[in-house]
Amino acid sequence: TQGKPIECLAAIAWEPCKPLDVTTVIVDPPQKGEVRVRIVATALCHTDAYTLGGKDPEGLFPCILGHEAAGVVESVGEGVTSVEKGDHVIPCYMAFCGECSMCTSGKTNLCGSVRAWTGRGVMRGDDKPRFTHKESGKKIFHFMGTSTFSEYTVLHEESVANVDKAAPLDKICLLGCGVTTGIGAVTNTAKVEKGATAAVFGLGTIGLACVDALATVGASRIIAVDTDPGKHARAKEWGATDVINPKDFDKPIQEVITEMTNQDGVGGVDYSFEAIGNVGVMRAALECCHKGWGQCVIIGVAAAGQEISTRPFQLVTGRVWRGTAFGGFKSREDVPKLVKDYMGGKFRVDEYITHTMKLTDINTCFDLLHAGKCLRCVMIA
Ligand code: NAD
Ligand code: AHE
Ligand code: ZN
Repeated sequence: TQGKPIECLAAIAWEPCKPLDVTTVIVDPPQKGEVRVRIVATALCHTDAYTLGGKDPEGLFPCILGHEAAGVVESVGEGVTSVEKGDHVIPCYMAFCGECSMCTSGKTNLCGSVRAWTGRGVMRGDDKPRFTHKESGKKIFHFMGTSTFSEYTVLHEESVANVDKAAPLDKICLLGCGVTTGIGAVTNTAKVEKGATAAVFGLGTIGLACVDALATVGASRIIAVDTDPGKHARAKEWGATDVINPKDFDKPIQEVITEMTNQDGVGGVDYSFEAIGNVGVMRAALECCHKGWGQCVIIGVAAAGQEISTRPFQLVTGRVWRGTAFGGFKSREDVPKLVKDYMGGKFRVDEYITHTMKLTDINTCFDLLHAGKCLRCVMIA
């Protein structure tokens, strides 16, 4: 037997730019290859705000947002072997099946198993969502294959990482997206080496995780950039060698950084990271890279219709633009290892949590994020 539908609280996004409605939903039992999870803790990432803001070309409404969380398996559907009831798990918006052409390529952490369905807000088995709004009977779409702004959610088995039960769920939820992404952008995507120079644009959770990883790797120069001076102190404390505000200069920030790093008449950093989602800053991040070898890693998610541009000469002369999703980590394989590393104190996690609240306070979390007043708000479901 696969259990019964569960009635619980969830935050429904009925339409873009409207506050979420915390209301009762019915969560269907997991079908073949699916897992139903009781969400214990879920954080708010800027990507949830981006989709709620109507900027995501894949955004579907009504939906249940949320993708940075941790919980406990409540029940599993037929054929599920990698987790069982009671296991502690981290939902992974980046699935990992280990069998598809992308998983076996050795070239990417992207997985093709369930992505088409998660993009359409439904489950693979029957092309339908597992959420129903109790009062209206309306079906509610899933988001990123995770929908963690709910006391219970249903995921594809490919999207569930089984983690150490000793780890605190209210902290390791951050490994479901933000912290993992920043660390991986530095260590997997850019593979920054000791002594390298770097610039990080945007000092929210993702940018700070880049700073933290750069300091651990032993980067010789870490130039941290944010227009909000309130974000500067933490970056400095965590190892940034220089913290700058583009508003303090009357020339483009790429020129400022190139001058700051000038050696023998040529300036620029070995690596740069854009953790904002602003296409103008993405250009600056490329153009502050060193001629001949500088690599710019795009992490930020830009709004529908936005495009990046630069003079092709920037690329002809050896600068490289690349991107990263989930920091290049293969979710179901790597997230359990990251949890162990967290337990071993290898990187910061707890320090990003500026607020802890209840799921019913979710709209306050969005307000804090928009006002730049938080890093991560963790909601205990
Ligand atoms: P955040 O809102 O906490 O941080 C963004 C920071 O950028 C803020 O400190 C803000 O002051 C700063 N900023 C804004 N405009 C700026 C400008 N013009 N110049 C300099 N600084 C500026 O967001 P976050 O949760 O850290 O997410 C950052 C970005 O990363 C978002 O676009 C998010 O969607 C994206 N993201 C991508 C991935 C991925 O896998 N690629 C994963 C997680 C998040
Ligand atoms: N759906 C959007 C793009 C959103 C996007 O780029 N998402 C990032 C993760 S952000 C996490 O906070 C990502 O890794 N995407 C890879 C994927 O497969 O979704 C659009 O533009 O359509
Ligand atoms: Zn995220």
